[in-house]
This record gives sequence, C-alpha cells and structure tokens, in this order.
Amino acid sequence: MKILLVHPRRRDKYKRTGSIKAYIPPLTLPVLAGLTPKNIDIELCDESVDDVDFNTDADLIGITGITSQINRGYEIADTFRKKGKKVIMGGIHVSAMPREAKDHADSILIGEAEDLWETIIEDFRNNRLKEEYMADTYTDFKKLIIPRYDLLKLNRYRSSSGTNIPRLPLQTTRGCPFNCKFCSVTKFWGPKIRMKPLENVEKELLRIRSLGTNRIFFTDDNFIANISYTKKLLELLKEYDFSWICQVSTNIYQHEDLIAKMSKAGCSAVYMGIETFSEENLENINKRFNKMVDYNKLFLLLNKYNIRATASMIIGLDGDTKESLEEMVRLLIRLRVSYAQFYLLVILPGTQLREEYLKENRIIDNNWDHQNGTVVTFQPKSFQVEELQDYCWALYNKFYSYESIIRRIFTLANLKGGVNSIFVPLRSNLYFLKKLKSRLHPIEN
Ligand code: B12
Ligand code: SF4
Repeated sequence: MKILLVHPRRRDKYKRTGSIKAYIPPLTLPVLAGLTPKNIDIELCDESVDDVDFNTDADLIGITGITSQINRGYEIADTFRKKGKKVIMGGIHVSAMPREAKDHADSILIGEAEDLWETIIEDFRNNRLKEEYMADTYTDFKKLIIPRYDLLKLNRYRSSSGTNIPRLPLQTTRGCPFNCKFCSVTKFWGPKIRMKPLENVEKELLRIRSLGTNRIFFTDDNFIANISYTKKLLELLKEYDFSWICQVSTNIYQHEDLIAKMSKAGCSAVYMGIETFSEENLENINKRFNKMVDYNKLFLLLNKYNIRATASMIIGLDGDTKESLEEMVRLLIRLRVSYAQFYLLVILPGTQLREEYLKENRIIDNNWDHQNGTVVTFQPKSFQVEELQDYCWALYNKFYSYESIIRRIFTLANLKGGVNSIFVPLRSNLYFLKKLKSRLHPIEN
C-alpha cells in the first residue's frame, strides 16, 4: 500500500501561483510520515517546491493545509477523486470547517493525528474508511515520532547557510492558555501546555543533525511557555552545536538569565507577536499580557545577547488610525527591532474574532486564499478598504526605507556580535527592501 501526502501551495492576489521557493519545510508532512507504519510506502509533496503527481500510483491521498492554502487543497482533492483515488484531509482549517471539507474528501480528521492515523490507515486497508474521524482528547505528546524530513526534496528549499539543506522545523510543546481572539491555537491545541519528553527531543535533534544541517526553527507557539522546561531544553541544546530561531512571548524581557542561556545555546533570532502598541486594541483582541511590556528593555536585552528580533504586527484593528499606525512604525524604528512584519488582520475560521465580524456583517471577502495577512478581507473601522490595503504598503516602505535601515543597523551594532551584528540584519533588511520594490510583501516567501 502507498500513501501520498500533500501540502498545497499558497495563492494570493499579489503573487504568481507558480512555484514559490520556501525557506523552511512544513512540519506536518514529516510528522504524519513519521507516524505511518514502516511497511507502508509513503511519498511527500510540498507544493511550494514540488509539483503534485496526479498520475501517482498511491492508493490513498492525504492533504493538509491552513486556511490560506485550503482552496488549493480542495482543488487537488477534487482532481484526485475524479481519477478514482480516495482522499483524506486534515489540519486546522478542516478541523474548523468540517462540513465544507467533506464536500471535497472521502474522509476527514478533526484534531490531532497522533492517536488516530494508524487506525485510519487500517480502516482504509480494510475498506471501511469512515467519513469522519475525531480526536476527542489531546494526544499526550509523549510518543516518540521522528519526522521523516528525508522524504522531502530538501535540496529544493532556499538555504542561506551554504549547504543545500534548509533550516528544519521541530516542535517541543503544544497548547496555549491565552486564547487571544484572533488566534486558533487555544481552541485547536488546547489551553494546557503539553511538553515533549526531552529524551525524544534529543533523538529528533540527532536526526536533524544526521541530515547535514545544524539549523532549526522551533515551531512552538511560545518557546518559553514553561520556563523550567525551556531551561532544561536549553541545557540539552548547549551540548550540541545548533543555530536556531523560535517564537517567544514578550514577557521574556523579565528573564535576562533566560535570554542569556538561549543565546549560549545557539538562539540567533526570535519572532514575537507584539500585534499592536494600543492598549485599546490589546484589550479588544484579548491579548492583555502585552499591555505591561517594557519594550525598551526587551529589545535592549535581546540585542545585548545578540539575538535578532522580529516584531509581528497586526494592521487593521478597530483602534487603528493613520496616526496610531504611523506612531507604531516610528516606535519600531526607535526600538532595537531588527525586522518588522505587518500582517493585515487575518480573520480565521473557528475564532471568536470571526464570529464577531460575521455578526457585525463586516466580512467582505470570503475567499480563503486571502486569509494570509496581505489582503483586507473585512470592513475596517477607520479606513476605507483600499486605503488600508495601501497603507500597509506605506508602513512597510517606511520601516524598510534606506534611512530607517541605516538608523536601525547602527543601533543594532554591538561588540559581542562583531561584524555579524551589522552584516546579518543589513543583508535581510536590504532583501526585504528589494521585495517591496517588486511589490512583494516581506512576509511572503
Ligand atoms: C510554524 C508556523 C508558521 C511558520 C511556518 C513555517 C514552516 N514551514 O513551518 C510561518 C512563520 C511561516 C507561518 C506563517 C503564517 N501562519 Co502560521 N503557524 C505556525 C505554527 C506556530 C506551527 C505550525 C506547526 O509546525 N505545526 C505542527 C504540525 C505537526 O501541526 P499541524 O500542521 O496542525 O498537523 C497536525 C494536525 O493538524 C493533523 N493534520 C494536519 N494536516 C493533516 C492532514 C491529514 C490528511 C491528517 C490525517 C492529519 C493532519 O496532524 C498533525 C499531527 O497532529 C501554527 C500554530 C500551531 N500551533 O499549529 C501557526 C498557524 C498554522 N499559522 C497560522 C497563520 C494564520 C499564519 C499566517 C497567515 C500569519 C498570521 N497572520 O498568523 C502565515 C501564513 C502566510 C500565508 N501566506 O499563508 C494559523 C493558521 C490558522 C488557519 N486556520 O489558517 C496558525 C494555526 C496560528 C494561528 N494564529 O491560529 N506560520
Ligand atoms: S496569539 Fe499567541 S498567546 Fe495568543 S492564543 Fe495564539 S498562541 Fe496563544
């Protein structure tokens, strides 16, 4: 028996639909492949770097996708089904919109796959595949699963390290207690933080190293969600020579010792969901813990330990005005932020935010392709739609202007990081500037 697993490409208004070179492979396919019994043939297709083989001899086709990929996922599913293949779909969008997905798939999985994937395969083999599988408890996350990165065409991803193996994704925790209104993580992964046993993480690290890279992206929503676990993980990472990046919450500024340990253990950059500096907005989106943050201290500390920081911002929240957004960019330039990403508000299925916008009749674009942060899909409060769309470009142009890049690079220079503290952010800032000149959002691959 053979299974083909597909990660559909993303499509949007501003970009070609052709092949996009991605930097980091998706974790979903290697994890599902790692869960698959050894006696089953498995093939992975990440459409960002590969074409789907619609003439495959696979018996079962599995398709994943977040909301912005799902239309393409449905297109792939429909094509395979016309050819007589059985299709199963899963992932965060399908879990939020199961009825919609059932129109395109023979079977769907709602929730995590860890405890059900083998049963699904067994059912398929015995010709009793169900229309719907539902993971009614969260997996305990204790099972050792070695992601099968080796089944991806690793040499097709972009790599800036001089090898032809890209940075690889690894997840050590799941769940988030905060339930921000715009986010689907708490609903999908649960409010409790589940941690992978460190001995399993170590085996995954060794597997990554054996593939010829020492570069990792920890895809955890918050790498410091459980600080005592993080510290143990850092001890482990210190034993190996990995260079890694991760996502952290802004309260990291209260833990200088942790930042120092991260730096020592190979952390080169962090992403942070700052979202907005407006207290009113933070209240409205239920991200209250960002209200109390001392941003000066935060960026000063990250810079002190030579960790580059990306500030991820949301554009189009109800409290946003031209003045407040301009002030936001000025502040980002003043703080020691290496990079900023401006995501137009994404209104995801299954979130409280979507319910509110639907109730207020403010969703103006129902094309899932556009829920990717580059398109205004809702009626904003203080802007016209086109105006907000253009304004987002203007914010980018301001943040990545030559003048602010130069200013930023000087504030980022530090003795400890040596020439790299200038060279690395300069190179990336100029790369984003080049993208903007070709009317490509820096958040796109
Ligand atoms: C890492 C990450 C990224 C990375 C991806 C890089 C990479 N190559 O890994 C980057 C930073 C690029 C990114 C970008 C964006 N992201 Co993101 N990201 C994540 C994050 C934190 C982890 C993803 C991950 O690694 N998961 C681990 C894998 C194993 O989990 P999984 O895919 O869900 O698969 C499991 C199950 O779902 C199931 N399953 C999944 N598919 C299938 C298929 C079948 C057949 C079966 C049986 C089972 C199954 O089995 C797996 C094991 O249990 C998630 C949050 C989260 N905790 O999931 C957000 C998340 C996926 N991102 C999200 C979003 C919205 C975005 C952005 C639009 C930015 C934004 N505004 O938030 C952009 C996308 C830009 C675009 N053009 O579309 C949303 C998606 C929600 C949705 N409904 O679409 C999430 C869930 C966070 C959120 N805010 O809710 N992201
Ligand atoms: S935005 Fe971050 S903190 Fe808020 S619920 Fe999502 S993962 Fe948790």
